[in-house]
Amino acid sequence: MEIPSTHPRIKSLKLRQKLVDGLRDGIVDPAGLIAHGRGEAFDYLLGEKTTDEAQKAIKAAIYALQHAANPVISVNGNSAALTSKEIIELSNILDAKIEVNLFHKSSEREKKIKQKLLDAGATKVYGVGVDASERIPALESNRRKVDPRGIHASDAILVMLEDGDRTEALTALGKKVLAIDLNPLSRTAQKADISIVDNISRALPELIKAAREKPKPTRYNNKKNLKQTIDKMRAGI
Ligand code: PTJ
Repeated sequence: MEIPSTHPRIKSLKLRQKLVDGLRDGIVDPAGLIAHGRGEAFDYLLGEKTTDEAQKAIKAAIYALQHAANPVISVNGNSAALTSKEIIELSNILDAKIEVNLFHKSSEREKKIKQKLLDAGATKVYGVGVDASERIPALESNRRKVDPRGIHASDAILVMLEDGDRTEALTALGKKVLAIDLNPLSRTAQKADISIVDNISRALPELIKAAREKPKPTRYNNKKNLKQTIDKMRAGI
């Protein structure tokens, strides 16, 4: 669809179009459109801006990823459609692995997402097909199937548009979970070690910037940060 460059909602319309194109190309699951709509509603409450709280979480997440032995970025349909290039750039700066991990798992979509990441410049993509030969215990969804060299061996994982079940299962294994989720009330945001309440389309460029700057360790309290975010949303920013 041709979007006039003067349209006041151009950024938002462009993101939607990327998801619609992703659905057409077999990258995005139909449920991904619903998930995005829910995210948009929360983004309105944030004024569609990266808050100071999100910036704090971004710096803390980057510090954790830069000090991990085996950091991994987990990619699903929506994150591949919206931020493939940024994911690759971030993985290069952090020396982090990229693993495809889907909720609505299908081998065809996995392969297409892997190809999209390779076309965008990734050198290696984990977790596709027979590579996902390990299992996360106490997890029943398809997300339990993981790569022994990737998520299974990781100590810090960046997840986006996640489900709370996997976040809980990963933290139970002692892994650090750093989540990007526009809903501060979601189980993912509540259960992650560090929750970045921001749109992935803004958070990824900020994560790249922070990774280049190499943040120093700071005191970070996720519960407090989430509460401040929820208060901001309630007050209308
Ligand atoms: O590609 P798959 O098969 O792994 O499926 C991906 C979806 C997104 C369909 C799946 O993970 C899912 O159903 O997710 P949920 O449970 O709907 O959760 C998505 C969360 O991400 C919600 O809390 C949304 O508010 C949030 N969200 C949606 N769009 C964005 C977002 N957060 C950050 N940036 C966004 N652009």
